[in-house]
Formats: sequence, structure tokens, C-alpha cells
Amino acid sequence: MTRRPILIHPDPRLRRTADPVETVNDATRALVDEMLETMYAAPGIGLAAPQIGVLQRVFVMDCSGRDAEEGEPEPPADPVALINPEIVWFSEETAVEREGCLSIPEMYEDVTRPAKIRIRYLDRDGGEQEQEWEGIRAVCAQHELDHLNGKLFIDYLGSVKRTMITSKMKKLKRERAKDKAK
Ligand code: GNR
Ligand code: NI
Repeated sequence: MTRRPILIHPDPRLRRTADPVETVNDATRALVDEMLETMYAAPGIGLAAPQIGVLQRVFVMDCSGRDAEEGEPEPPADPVALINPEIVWFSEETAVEREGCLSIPEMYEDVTRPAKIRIRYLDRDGGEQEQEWEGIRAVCAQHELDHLNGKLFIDYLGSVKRTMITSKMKKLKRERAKDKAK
């Protein structure tokens, strides 16, 4: 399996709308495996294909560590792949969670979203699935689905905060590029 570099904001590929997967096949499953490996290594609880520069409607998540009653499970504890996901219902009730993003490292801000969702998707075998989620799974799935539509969690913040975070990320990218050249 292979780990892929994660794109850092700002990057035009993080702002595009990803394309639906036409058929779930071995290539899709290879992509899912690479995404899971990249997500666990990061480490993160979710990863969307555009974050590794692949503009397909695919994301992976494993939120098992965040709601464990006792201790941290060993990854991969609960890997889930969602292909062509669609939110078919969301609650009027909202919840606030402090969010972060692997494409915006070390920045954490509160975001308000619907507390519960029903989501329909294809699994890695192409089977139709429908799940109702709340808590961190609902937050994570909404954050990942946003990535498939070119949206980032900083878009929910005020423009002053968003601009400040974007400047910090530009600086981080300049420094990383310099380090690489050394
Ligand atoms: O690892 C991640 N943690 C996280 C925490 C709160 C809300 C959303 C997330 S998703 C993030 C990984 C990521 O950037 N996925 O796109
Ligand atoms: Ni993210």
C-alpha cells in the first residue's frame, strides 16, 4: 500500500467539485486503501480524495478512537469508505464541535452543523448503504462531504479568522518548499 502526500490549503484542487464514481471497481478499492493508509498515518479521523489530489466523490473515515468508552482501539478499528455519498436528511437540531483539517494543519475552530444526518452511499463493494449518524461521525461525514464540494471548515468562520488562517497556511507552504529545496 502507498501513502500519498496531503495537499495543504490554499490549493485549487481543494476548491473543485469532485466527480461521481461511475463504477466501483478494483481501482476504486485501491484508492480507498491508499486513503485509509494515508489517514491512519497522518493521523486523522477522515480523509477525502481531493485532499490527495484525486477529484472523485470518495471519502474514508474511522471515528472509533473519538467515542471509545475505555482506551484507544488499535487502528484500523472501524474503517469506513463512502463512495458517491449523499445526505438524505439532517436534523434541525445543531451541534458545535471543534474541527481541524489535515489540509489546514494545527488550526482548530468551532463549527456549528446539523447534529444528526442520514447518509446514503456506496460501500467498497459497490453495495448501497444508508446510515444515521450523530456525534463525531455526523460531524466528520459533513466535513468530508464538504471537501467533495470544494468547501473547507474555515468557510464557516468569519472573514477575519479565515484570512488569518489562510496567510498562516501560505507561510507554512513557503517554509515547507524551502526545507525541501535544502
Ligand atoms: O482528523 C480530522 N479530525 C477532525 C476533527 C473534527 C472535525 C473534523 C475532523 S476531519 C479531520 C481530517 C480531515 O481533514 N478530513 O478531511
Ligand atoms: Ni478536512
